[in-house]
Amino acid sequence: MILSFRWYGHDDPVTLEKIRQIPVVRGIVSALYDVPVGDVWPLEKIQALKDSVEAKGFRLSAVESIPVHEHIKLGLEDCGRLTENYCQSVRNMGRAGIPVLCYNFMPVFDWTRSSLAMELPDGSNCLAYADEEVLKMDLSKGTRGLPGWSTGYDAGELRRLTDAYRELDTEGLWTNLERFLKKVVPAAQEAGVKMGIHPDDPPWPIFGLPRIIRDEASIDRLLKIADAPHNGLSFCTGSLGVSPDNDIPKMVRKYSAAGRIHFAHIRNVTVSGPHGFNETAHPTECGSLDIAEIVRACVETGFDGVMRPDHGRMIWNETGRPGYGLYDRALGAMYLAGLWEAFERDRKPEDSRGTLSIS
Ligand code: DNO
Repeated sequence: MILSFRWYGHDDPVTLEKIRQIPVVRGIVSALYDVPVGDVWPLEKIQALKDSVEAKGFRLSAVESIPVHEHIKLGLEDCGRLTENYCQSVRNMGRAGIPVLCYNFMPVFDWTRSSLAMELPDGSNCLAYADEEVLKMDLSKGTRGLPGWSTGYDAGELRRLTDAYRELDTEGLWTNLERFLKKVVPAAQEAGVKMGIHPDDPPWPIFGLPRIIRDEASIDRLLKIADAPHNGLSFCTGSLGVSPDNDIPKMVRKYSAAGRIHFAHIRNVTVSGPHGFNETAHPTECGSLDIAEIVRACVETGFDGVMRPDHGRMIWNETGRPGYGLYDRALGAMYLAGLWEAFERDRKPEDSRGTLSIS
């Protein structure tokens, strides 16, 4: 297992120097933020990113993410060319020796929340979601200014996209995902890059748009599209874990044992009702998910991919990118490393120092 931390590049106030002082974190997860969506990621730029990470003593353990162009998800005319560009980016990642790629297939927007700073009883704040508030959001002016959207759309663009997705519907989106994977997985296999799809966050349709990677049945379907190790998962406990029907430790055990989890995002959440939740600190006792059982499942199935603490709260007056401050994610990393060491020692008591298989 390579314990990793997400870094948003040279503009990130959470610098590599700071991350380096968190014990046991060996990997950095990052991306190129200046390549327009749909263009090929140039090898030199990937290599330069890798060099700057390695210069601080880390490995670039995963790319999170190469965004999938909306025209690919919608299956529009130019999706063939855009998919070929995507394949080329994956080949370039492989040439640079980066082993894991996280991506998602969510229409229009990535993760969505109704609040980016809900106050918790201890004075910290966190990201939260309440369906009734999300459904009240006014999309008629586009997405700019709304919480959680990574891409800003003006009103006209947003209207065109949402109309097209509503017409496409769930099965249409599956067809387009299948077409995409049939091209990209062979390229990834050849390049030595393991693809890991990120589940929809939250895992239910929003604004009448299809969201398809939500539970065990949909993950089984996804994995069968290309039944190969390079078609795998970025298993996000917090995204899937807000649906009480998803038994997260059981799912981790199943997909990790099958060698299909390449990247684990570990986050705890408190489920507050149907389609309602807030994020919490990582420990089991802080939320609805049994994080210890999840890590035990990883250890016992020999998980050897990339793991990172996911969203943290804002604590100790830190301000910054919602979910991606330093302090609470660092606490999360230490908690994960502690669990890992303990479970590993249980498994191999003969190894008295418990040589952490964190590489
Ligand atoms: C949220 C992240 C997601 C993730 C993408 C992967 O904090 O987990 O934005 O990076 O969905 O493509």
